[in-house]
Amino acid sequence: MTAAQAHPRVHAAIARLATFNSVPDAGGITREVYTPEYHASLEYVAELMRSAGLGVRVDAAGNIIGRWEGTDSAAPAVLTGSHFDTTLNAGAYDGVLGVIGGIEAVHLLREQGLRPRRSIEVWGIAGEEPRFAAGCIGSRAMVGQLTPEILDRLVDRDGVTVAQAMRTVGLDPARIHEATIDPAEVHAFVELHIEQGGVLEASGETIGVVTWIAAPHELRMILRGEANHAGATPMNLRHDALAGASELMVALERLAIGSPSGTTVGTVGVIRARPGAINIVPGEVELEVDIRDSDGAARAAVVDGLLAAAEELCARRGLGLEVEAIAKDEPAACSDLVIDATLAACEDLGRPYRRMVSGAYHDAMVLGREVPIGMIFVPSAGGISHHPDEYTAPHEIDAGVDVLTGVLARLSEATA
Ligand code: HGY
Ligand code: MN
Ligand code: MN
Repeated sequence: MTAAQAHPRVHAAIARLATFNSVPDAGGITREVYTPEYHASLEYVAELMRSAGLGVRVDAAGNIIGRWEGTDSAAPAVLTGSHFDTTLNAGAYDGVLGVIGGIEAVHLLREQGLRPRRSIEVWGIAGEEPRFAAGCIGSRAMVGQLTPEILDRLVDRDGVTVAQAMRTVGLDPARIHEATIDPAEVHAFVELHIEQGGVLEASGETIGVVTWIAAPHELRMILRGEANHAGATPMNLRHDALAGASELMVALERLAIGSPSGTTVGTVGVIRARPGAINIVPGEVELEVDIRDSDGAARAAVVDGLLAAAEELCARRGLGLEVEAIAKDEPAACSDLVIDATLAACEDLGRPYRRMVSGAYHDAMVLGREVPIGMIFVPSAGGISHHPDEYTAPHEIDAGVDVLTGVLARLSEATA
């Protein structure tokens, strides 16, 4: 394999994708799945895939797939890719690098005169970010986890269901089962992604070889008290749902910090207080809670601790409590098949690497239930992600693309 060389197509495509943005003046990028901006960006990704000689299709979930037929088209295929939807006011690299990098790897293999024995598919997976609170819509469809009933139940912050959003871009939620893949037709899935943390930058390695992917247990917790006059209601007569929620959030932080694994994280990223006027004691508060770990038992202990704390404080404060499940995924182990191919590619390229756990979840986490998976990380400057300042240097992107190309060459048994 040649040493890492600049890949101008990649950097141009990342910059162009960043322009598909629902909030161009907010400083960051918002391109949520099934929105007009996302749909326009999907057309651009299709164009990029076709320019790499890939046969393009879009499945019933809105996943876009570019396929390079191998010499043995009946052999289980090698899948790569990621997502190109974003969360709110986010950066330009999260997910995008895996889709663009996969397309570039196909260009590079072709330019090296190689042809895969196993077909290679580059996937742009729909809805990895949690517009509908549960993320990984496209990959959950791939593993057969979604039904039309679930698509009617999951809603975004404006109350729009997945099904309604799908219909706005011409997708039929009743056909979601058609997006299910046959694991027997998949040799492996490998995802190039930014680290979204600061481990690689601090350690000085360019490449992260992911061994485990931490998984979220996400809950919607609704505390119901009594809305009342902010001026005329004495403190001892209040059932203030937001004061209760504040106590609950501090309990979550204490439980996560105190978790014996040392890797549990807990976040309340969404809070809705109702009615929401300055002069009304909040009667109802809705929290969306995200608790993660690569250690399932440690995560479960924090979730149980939080539910117990919620029961106790609600009883003490005279609040009602309702808890809804949003998503509960299992930590995913990366397969030696992909890890070994990645180590070999790094050795070939003389790239320093480190094995590491992913604190972020990814489509690979979901697909790992059904097929062998692996992930290749490149550094995130300052460990920043899900933020306008998310950044990975061009030479680090090039290194990640070169390693991905080496991995795909190995897994697809490409030959001249
Ligand atoms: O939240 C996550 O871990 C992913 O970036 N959506
Ligand atoms: Mn993300
Ligand atoms: Mn991502």
